[in-house]
Amino acid sequence: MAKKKKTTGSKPSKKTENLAPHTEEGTDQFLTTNQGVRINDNQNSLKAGERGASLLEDFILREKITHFDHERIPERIVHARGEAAHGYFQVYESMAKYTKAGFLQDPEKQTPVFVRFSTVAGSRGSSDLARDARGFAVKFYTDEGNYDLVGNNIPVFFIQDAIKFPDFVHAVKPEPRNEMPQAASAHDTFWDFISLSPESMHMIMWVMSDRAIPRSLRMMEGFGIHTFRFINATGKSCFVKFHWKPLLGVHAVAWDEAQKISGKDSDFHRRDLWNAIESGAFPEWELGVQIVAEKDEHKFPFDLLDPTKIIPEEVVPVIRIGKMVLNRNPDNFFAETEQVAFHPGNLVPGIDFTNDPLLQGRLFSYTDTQLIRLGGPNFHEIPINRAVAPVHNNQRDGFMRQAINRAETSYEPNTVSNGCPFQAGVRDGGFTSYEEKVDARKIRGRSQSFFDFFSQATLFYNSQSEVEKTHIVNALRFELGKVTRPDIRVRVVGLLTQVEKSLASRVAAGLGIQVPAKPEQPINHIRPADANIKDYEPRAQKQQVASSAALSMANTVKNTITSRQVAFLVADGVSGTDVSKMKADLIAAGAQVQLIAPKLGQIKVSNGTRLEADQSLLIAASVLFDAVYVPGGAASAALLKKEPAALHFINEAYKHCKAVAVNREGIEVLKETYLPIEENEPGLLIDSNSKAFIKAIAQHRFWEREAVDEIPA
Ligand code: HDD
Repeated sequence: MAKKKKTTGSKPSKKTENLAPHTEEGTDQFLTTNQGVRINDNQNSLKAGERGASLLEDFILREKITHFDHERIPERIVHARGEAAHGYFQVYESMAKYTKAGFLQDPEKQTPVFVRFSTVAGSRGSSDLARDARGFAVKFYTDEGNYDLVGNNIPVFFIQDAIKFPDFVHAVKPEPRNEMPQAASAHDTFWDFISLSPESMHMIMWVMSDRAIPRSLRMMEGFGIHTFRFINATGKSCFVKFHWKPLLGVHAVAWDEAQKISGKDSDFHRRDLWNAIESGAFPEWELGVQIVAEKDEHKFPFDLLDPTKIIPEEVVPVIRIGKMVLNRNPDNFFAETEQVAFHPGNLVPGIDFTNDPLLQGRLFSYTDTQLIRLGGPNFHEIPINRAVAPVHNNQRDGFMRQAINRAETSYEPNTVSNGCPFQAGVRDGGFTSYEEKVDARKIRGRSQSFFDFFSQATLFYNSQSEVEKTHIVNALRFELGKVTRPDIRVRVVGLLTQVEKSLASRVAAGLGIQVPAKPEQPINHIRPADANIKDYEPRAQKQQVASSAALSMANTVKNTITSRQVAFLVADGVSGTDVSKMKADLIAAGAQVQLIAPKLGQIKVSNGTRLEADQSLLIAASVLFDAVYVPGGAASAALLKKEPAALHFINEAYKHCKAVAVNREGIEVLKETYLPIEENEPGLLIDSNSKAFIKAIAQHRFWEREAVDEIPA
């Protein structure tokens, strides 16, 4: 009950309108026990005298400590580290031609979504900036039931069959003897497994690329990975691959930066998502689909059921069919983000599975894992998991049951409840599975159409810009450099020769080893005990395209600075005009500005006014910003050029290829750095206007600098 009710009128606030059932406001309330008894003293336990022993009868103490003792639930075995947001999805025009899914029919309709992003390997408290794939799981609360699209930011996977998933996860997780390293694939067991699993080579190209170190969760693509089916109202089916295209483009940080961010702010992605939504810069993605007619299933030089393959966008274009906007942060991390339970098996009429063996295994795993993680079969009743569609069935009881089922029956068929709940015919929205023809022998095996391990790894590598290729080489040198067993390194380099010879030789050179003349084919490790070795040999297939522009981040959107973070380095005597003009222009273009000064508190401005510093140089780090500006003001410049932290800030931002701008006396600070103060230096703006700075920030990075500039930062 409210202590003293503050009312601002009879209408609930907008926020309250959105609240799920069971939401507790937590304001203006008396403290109570879980039984609702008001608590008089929350500071002292009940004792036999002031200095006496505590009494067992203290139900307030016991309840509080007991609940606390049980606060933790098992973290997710994979994707433990994550963050989420609410929003909505809206289709652009009806997709009735392909699917009868209700949420894909009406352009007027907004379907609520809850989206959880995650890293895969690390524990719940690990750094956001690990080199890793990112989970991209979307729960659509549709009128026909919940639909989950549980994907990643990479369109392929490491393995082709779910039976290998526990092996893969055991290999990438910290090593069993000493639980090291946390949230990192750079260790022996991971690369041992990879070196024996040639099917992983395409995915390895992606995770060694900068896709695995995104600048922001808001700036990464998402993929459903598997081929799914759409089914329309006439029962006609086609194949579909799902894509999420971020409207801010696809951008990444530098590897050196990623490692530093992990120390400076290991919540970097979580904070960025939270702050963007709080500030009204709502993250947006378009949902794209690649549609393949049923008759074209076998037209590709790879198998549509193989989750280590993409359909190049040049071969089947991505049609953008709708938009997702994330516009509300969760109210409570545990209740929503931690307890949300995704499942690729949560389907709605109009969408169905294919026989991708990785997907088929997933269909078992997700419910099974929720049973242990969330403690019983009623996790669908937790508010964040509840369908908005009505739920009626004869399932009953179990741990933590919330529903109070009033019916006199819990079986079917029945007459006692007039036969209720009834089966729904197709016209009433009843789900029916696609009637795929199946006529086969029961075998444990893999189709030979899955045995082209390298062609698409080559396609990916060849589609990268020179800078991106170098980043892949360096990532492989880093990861394999951390491997302690030389034979593992040699085996991986052997696999790389089959992707691209120059890649293998560059990696080998960095590791100080020779490219093996005859790379080992790890067939013996991937074939069943009695299988014919010939059946397991890789079979290269010529791909329809030699390179694909969509695979390179170099070709992404570079026309916006929405939500970009810009650091202004300022000290006493800074030019007020420079600060206010540049700040106003950047904010008008959608960016956010922080004033960084030698210390916190007020800064004296040249015109006699004062400004409040947002952060001190002790706290701020260049790796947490997208660009740096040093305004004019002789006194400010004189102070900053004597501040090693300010000089380091600029050197480091430049090393990480970010836009740097200075005006007037700001150049004096630059002269003390390692930056080349030359005209036409890309992304270095001396006495330019804000328009040029905005254009430079929108470029995201000037990667070409890496090749020429040696900045010791
Ligand atoms: Fe998985 C979680 C994505 C293969 C078993 N997976 C999980 C999450 C994502 C994915 C995004 C986190 C969901 C959340 O935010 O709560 N998983 C994928 C993708 C895969 C994939 C894109 C391949 C294409 N997964 C996969 C296989 C298996 C699992 C083959 C098991 C056979 N995945 C799980 C799991 C998790 C999970 C153990 C851990 C926590 C959870 O389910 O809820 O069941």
